[in-house]
Amino acid sequence: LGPFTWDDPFLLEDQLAEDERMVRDAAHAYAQDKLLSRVTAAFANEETDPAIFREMGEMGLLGTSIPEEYGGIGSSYVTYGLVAREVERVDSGYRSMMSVQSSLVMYPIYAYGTKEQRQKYLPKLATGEFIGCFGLTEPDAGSDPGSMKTVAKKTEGGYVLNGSKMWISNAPIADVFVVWAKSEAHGGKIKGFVLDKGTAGLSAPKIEGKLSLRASITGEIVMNNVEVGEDALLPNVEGLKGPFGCLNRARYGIAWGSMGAAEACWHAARQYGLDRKQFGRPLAQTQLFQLKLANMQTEITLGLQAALRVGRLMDEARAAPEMVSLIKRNNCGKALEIARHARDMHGGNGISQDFHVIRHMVNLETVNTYEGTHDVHALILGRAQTGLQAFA
Ligand code: TGC
Ligand code: FAD
Repeated sequence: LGPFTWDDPFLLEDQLAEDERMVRDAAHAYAQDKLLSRVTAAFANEETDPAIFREMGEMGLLGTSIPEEYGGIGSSYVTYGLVAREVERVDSGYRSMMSVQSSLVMYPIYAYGTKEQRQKYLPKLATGEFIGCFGLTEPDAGSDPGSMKTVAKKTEGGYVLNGSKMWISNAPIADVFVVWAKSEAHGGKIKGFVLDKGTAGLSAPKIEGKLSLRASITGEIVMNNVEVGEDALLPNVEGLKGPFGCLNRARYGIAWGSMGAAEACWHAARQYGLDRKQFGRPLAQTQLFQLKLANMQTEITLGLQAALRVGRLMDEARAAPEMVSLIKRNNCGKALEIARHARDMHGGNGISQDFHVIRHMVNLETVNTYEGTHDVHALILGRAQTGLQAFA
């Protein structure tokens, strides 16, 4: 038998290709050098620095799986997951900014758009010159996006859109809006549209007062008779499988990202336990503390291995959406539990911004909710094994 590496028990490192490790190392260095130093203030002041998109673009971290001709690096889905893990090791909000841009804006334009749309948007989204957002959720349609009210009516040269979207990451600073609407010209089926900032009738007010994900700006999208040409329509998909095709990728990235946040909490709790003495010995020398560390190590090791397996299957085009539901649900739930324990293990210091764990904890409340809540993914898995849908 070989040696045991406490922070990489199943030797995940050995299972990565050289090019995957290189991008991961670049993402790690960027996140630790450039993001960690500003996150505490950004979270405290609820401020999002748009320059982060350009920095990520420069590092090649946006749209990693998009081919090089459109500004991506044409890398594996495993690479994308590794980047999400490194960015979320610092903050779920920063990972959110990155994954919306990559999976929810660049991917649909690449997969469902025309050559002209790809050329117009993708290179600038890849460099971070353009910031993108994805509007699916509405005030009265969250877990049930099929009940959306936003409509697109046909005009002579295009469409006019009316409706509003709620809880949209990046929206107030976005240049490019991928919006989903029921299109009358397509029998009321859901179609995707790409809207440009500044179009008459389009606005994106900021949602104030979030106590979670405060480093990532969130807004509404209000569409009041927004007139667009035919060239705004994403022609190559219709129905809910359009937005869900994007969500499969973003949810997969979240499965990796949430493990990055969990690892940050686990490592912080371990170090704190080694440094802090009570009753004449390090906290880490108590049975209860070690039990919690062992639980964290176990769940993170299993969660990362599962994410890697699904990533490899995605790269072979063999992954099913239910696999993604399984890892999104499990990894987010486990990460949230780990962050709550890490917060407790830091005692009073655990509530201070200086120790980072409470920020991860409150962020993970959002991560457990968006892209399909923990319970909605349970219902997806329940349906897949019983054949009975229990949503409605
Ligand atoms: P259902 O009848 O299940 O399906 C309708 C059509 O969609 C297809 N489909 C999928 N296609 C590809 N991938 C998937 N994962 C798919 N899931 C469903 C399905 O095959 C069908 O196609 P067709 O051709 O037969 O019409 O639809 P339903 O209305 O019963 O949906 C139920 C449910 C719960 C599964 C679904 O609505 C759901 O997943 N709800 C959660 C909503 C959600 O995830 N919203 C995310 C908003 S975006 C966001 O949160 C971004 S945060 C990003 C960040 O900041 O990081
Ligand atoms: P609801 O659907 O009202 O759910 C409330 C509760 O009811 C949950 O516990 C849920 O699990 C439960 N529930 C719902 N249906 C059932 C059922 N059938 N059976 C049992 N329980 C059920 N959306 C976007 O489109 N784009 C974005 O960029 C985006 N970014 C976001 C950023 C943040 C910070 C947040 C908080 C949300 C974001 N969202 C975004 C929206 C997010 O996807 C939704 O909040 C999420 O899908 C849940 O919808 P809801 O908030 O309407 O909750």
